[in-house]
Amino acid sequence: MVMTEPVLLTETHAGVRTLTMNRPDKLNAANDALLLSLTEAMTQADADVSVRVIVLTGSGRGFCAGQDLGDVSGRNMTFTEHLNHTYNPLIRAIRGCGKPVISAVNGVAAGAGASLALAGDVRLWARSAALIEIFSNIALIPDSGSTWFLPRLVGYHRAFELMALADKVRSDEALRLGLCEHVFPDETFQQEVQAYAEALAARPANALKLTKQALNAAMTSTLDAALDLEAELQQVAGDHWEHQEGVTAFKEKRAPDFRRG
Ligand code: T3D
Repeated sequence: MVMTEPVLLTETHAGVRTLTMNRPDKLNAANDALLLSLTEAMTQADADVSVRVIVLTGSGRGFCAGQDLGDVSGRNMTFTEHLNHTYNPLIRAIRGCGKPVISAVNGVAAGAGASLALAGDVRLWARSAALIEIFSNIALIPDSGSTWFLPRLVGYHRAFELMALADKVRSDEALRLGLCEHVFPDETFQQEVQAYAEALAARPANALKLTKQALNAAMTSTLDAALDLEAELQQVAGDHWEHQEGVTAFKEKRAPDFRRG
């Protein structure tokens, strides 16, 4: 009997759920099985109280090379149907998740893989990682959120150039452009990501969930609307035990314990 490797690996340690795209021979190019399992895994992790932070990464030398181009011919869906069935629910699951999602970009992120690299709340890159808005090489347009994420990070003109020329953005430039928060050596990347994720997992989960909600709403709202939402969500945060714990810990001159709830 031939055993097939799962397209997605799932592991949980110290409140950190790591989802690893696992098609290393194709630089984790995404087929439907991978995309649908990722969306389901993201939703499950969101609902699981033992999970405080989610890490999305790839196995082998790639992060994700975008749509598996070997999987397209013979597909009985239009592009629009396919995006609405696979990539768009995944991007919505990441951005709508109540927990921090870290895009841990271990290698090349191309096409929709670049969108996944940008979609996380935190983007950690290995030194050898690179991002390519590669869609125009095959005369497609950037999708899976790239047209939304990238201009907000680098401005319209730089985004257009990166998309039109499909230039490779290496980690030093990505850091300079604000496409990632930190770059770690390849050799210690996994450990650095886990340490970062555990530090995030020790932060107040309810407050981070509300912060994510407010920030996501603010990306498309007015200052007036943002002020209103802040006032509303601050009440929710202030009524939560975490707030009491933070204030008590400050007064008692000790570190707060936000993991006890
Ligand atoms: O369908 C829809 O609903 C629309 C949605 C579209 C979303 C998209 O993502 S469109 C963009 C699709 N992705 C690409 O066009 C990227 C294609 N890949 C590349 O251009 C290169 O592989 C990279 C620049 C990403 C990396 O280059 P390199 O030299 O480091 O690696 P390589 O040798 O090209 O790739 C290694 C293997 O992975 C190779 O297989 P082989 O020859 O060793 O058997 C290659 O064919 C395979 N691979 C890489 N990317 C894909 C892929 N196989 C299928 N699909 C891929 N996207």
